[in-house]
Amino acid sequence: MIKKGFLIIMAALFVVLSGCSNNSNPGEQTSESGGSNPPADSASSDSASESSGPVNYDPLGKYDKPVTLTTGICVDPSASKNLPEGDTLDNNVYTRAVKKDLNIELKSYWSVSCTNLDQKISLAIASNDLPDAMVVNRVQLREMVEADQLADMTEAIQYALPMSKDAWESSNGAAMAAATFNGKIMAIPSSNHADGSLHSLWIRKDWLDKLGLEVPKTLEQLEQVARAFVEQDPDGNGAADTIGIIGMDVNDTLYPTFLDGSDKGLGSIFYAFNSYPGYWIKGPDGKAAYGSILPETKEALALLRDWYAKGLIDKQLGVRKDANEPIISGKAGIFFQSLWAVYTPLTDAWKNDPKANWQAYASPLDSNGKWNQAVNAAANDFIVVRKGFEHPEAAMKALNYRLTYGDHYEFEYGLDASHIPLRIDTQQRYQMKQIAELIERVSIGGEPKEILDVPWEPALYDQDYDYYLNVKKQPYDEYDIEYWNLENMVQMPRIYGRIVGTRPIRDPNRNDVESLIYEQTDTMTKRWANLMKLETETFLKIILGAAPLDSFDEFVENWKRQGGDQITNEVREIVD
Ligand SMILES: [Ca+2]
Repeated sequence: MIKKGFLIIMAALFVVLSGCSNNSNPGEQTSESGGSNPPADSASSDSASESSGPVNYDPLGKYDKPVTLTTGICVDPSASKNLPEGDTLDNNVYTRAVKKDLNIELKSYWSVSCTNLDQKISLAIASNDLPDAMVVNRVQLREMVEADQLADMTEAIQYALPMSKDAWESSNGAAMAAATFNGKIMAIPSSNHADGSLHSLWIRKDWLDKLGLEVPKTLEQLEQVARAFVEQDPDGNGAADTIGIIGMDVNDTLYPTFLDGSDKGLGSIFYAFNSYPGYWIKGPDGKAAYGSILPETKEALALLRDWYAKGLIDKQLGVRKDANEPIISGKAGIFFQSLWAVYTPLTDAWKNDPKANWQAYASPLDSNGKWNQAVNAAANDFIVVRKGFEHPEAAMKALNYRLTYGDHYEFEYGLDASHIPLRIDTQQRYQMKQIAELIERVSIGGEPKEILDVPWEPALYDQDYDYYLNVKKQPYDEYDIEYWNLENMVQMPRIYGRIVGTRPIRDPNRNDVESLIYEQTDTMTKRWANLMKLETETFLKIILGAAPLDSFDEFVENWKRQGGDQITNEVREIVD
């Protein structure tokens, strides 16, 4: 569910972006105008990588002689039908540009629909019949390293764009570490930002103000506020019809896991106990352990059970059809979600009530004052090159080209993204935090607009600051809803997310907790679905009061016996 929402947001973002990003000047354009200059100013450094002098690691350097790079790729078959007549997966506006600018001939070794990709990659690995390059996940990467199927990418990485190198460093090396085996870099890792995976406290500040309450920071304060939201008629209609805390609906999960995100849920309550259900963390003995079976998780469940019994949490927890509905209709005061809440549900909530003062905070804190959050992996996807391929750096250059010009071909030429091979992201790990700080340095600090001109987010300079001036009322350092212009509900949520949505992300108490692994072990592939079902059902029953709190202990024993212990050993083999 979260992935789907995220894709929709990204699609919307790119549509907006496409109208204003003029910073690319790729090959097809110049060839149309009859020009002979390649876009990358590589005329003087064309052959650097093949000369005998010191190597110039030009990210977009053109080969003297053609290099053929075959890829395994998943495509959207319906999108292939939209190609201009005569164009194919191997011969289209993008592949021609790459040939012209880099002298790389991109050819598909195989292509499958994206639903069949994992299976196809597994077959390719098992039969050792591999394309020159493809994108794999962590499990597949490990398998290929163990089978000695991969080219050493340590030198090829030198050709990365400065933007990508910065992105990898932004996770303190975690992204590159995920691609490194015995000191050798065996893949080009993605870099994914953590900021969008944090579950902030979103709260009706107008309700707080009306009832004379402060923003809750501790679990005790959160309980008091939730109780007031339920009992003191914050919406002023004279009826006892408001919900304190919204949790998850029937399509969502109670918390994110090392395999999947959650949209809302109540993960942040667990984290305030230093409990990380669904994540693999260091246990009390320093060894890898599964967070869901540790005593802190039982403590958190006890509190949630108590709050549910007191009517502070949505009565329809886990069975409600759509958790957004009470938020949109103005009947709920608290939920936990990422900054993307500004799109769904808050855009509709504001259309319904432009005075609904939804604000985001880093809360609740643990007993040490830390705002703990379980975050996503620094790297999820990896470009691998088969052992024996003569030009591993060609895969790096192809990625560089995609990162530099891919959007241009998608939006100016309508080429479906799936037709561009070797797609991974290299985002700054704390990208949203940096964006917010840059915008405020200009708007509040008075620094020149030019500091917004960063290569990893062109929209910031080209578009977002103009949006900001359209939607933010003065004074710029006041963030309540009355200081926002809600006339343009495309621009306003985007900027509200970047400023108010990132307030928790910038909080000094923020403490990111990563899972020790973000992949399935062998036994997990057989047992995990059942174990997860056991966990989900047990925890929900405990919270709803349908099972005693001590059924947690029985769950732990069952979990261990039904494959959990074996899985824990497998995880320890990987990470300890
Ligand atoms: Ca009411």
